[in-house]
Amino acid sequence: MLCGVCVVAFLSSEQVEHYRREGYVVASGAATPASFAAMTAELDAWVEDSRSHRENYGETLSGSPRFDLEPGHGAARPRLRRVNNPAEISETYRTAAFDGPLGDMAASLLGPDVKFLQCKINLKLPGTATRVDYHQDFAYVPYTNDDALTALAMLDDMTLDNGCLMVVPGSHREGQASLWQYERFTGSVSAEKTAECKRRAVPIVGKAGDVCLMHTLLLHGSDANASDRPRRLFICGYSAADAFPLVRASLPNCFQGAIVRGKASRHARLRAGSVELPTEFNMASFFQLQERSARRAVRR
Ligand SMILES: O=C(O)CCC(=O)C(=O)O
Repeated sequence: MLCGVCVVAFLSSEQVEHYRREGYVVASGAATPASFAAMTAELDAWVEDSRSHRENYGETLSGSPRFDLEPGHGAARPRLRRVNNPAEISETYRTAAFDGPLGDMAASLLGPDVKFLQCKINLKLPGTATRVDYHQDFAYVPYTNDDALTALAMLDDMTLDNGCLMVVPGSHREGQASLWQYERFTGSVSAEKTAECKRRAVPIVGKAGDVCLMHTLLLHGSDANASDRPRRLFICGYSAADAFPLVRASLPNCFQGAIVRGKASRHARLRAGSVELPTEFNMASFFQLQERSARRAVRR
């Protein structure tokens, strides 16, 4: 029984208040039971198919791979760790991102006019080593304002030992943290800031079918999966319709900017102050960027 899977499309005023104060909220009902079953079945099939590949494969709009494999991947022990923009290749994921509860929840927090940005699936299969270094999503693709969020829908139970998301409560009210070190865009905060994040972070645990909705400026990261159970997340980015990107997305998709609730805006709302921009990187996922930066840091 997947007790997180029920149909609760909108958030309560307490949940909205929690999101505003802490920068995140966990809710149940990320997808209808039928949609949830279809998503996991399709993902199981992608993992099976990955066994026949030795290198990253598939192609997205930018030419970078659709399917990203962790080093050490093989037929016996698949290490598929990312599917980029599954909505472009799957009706099931397209429907979940556009027509399901995720869009309604985004509208409760950003609404009424909401745009789709991008989506992806992050997998941490048992025996894999991928972790996520602390960062804010905003810094990868900054917008004219910060009314944007990331919805992380749990396709498995997310637990303390399977590499759960860690978030730093309230950090969305502390401005932009730099993801640059030594004049390079590293995709993660400095070692000092990471230590601070680890001190302040709280784990996000939940049942399959739950979702964590996270402000675009919230600092977050996650450890590797130390358990024998998978941890898979379907992750969708949404923004207010009047937030416009200041740079090209690193993983562009054909639905970017599509209105999922309400109507389009011809006005770009501006956030005060200055915004630190990323550099463009053409990689299969930010895992590669963060890993390269971590290797460079070790060599220093
Ligand atoms: O998969 C995770 O644990 C975190 C995901 C994340 O931070 C991201 O994709 O931006």
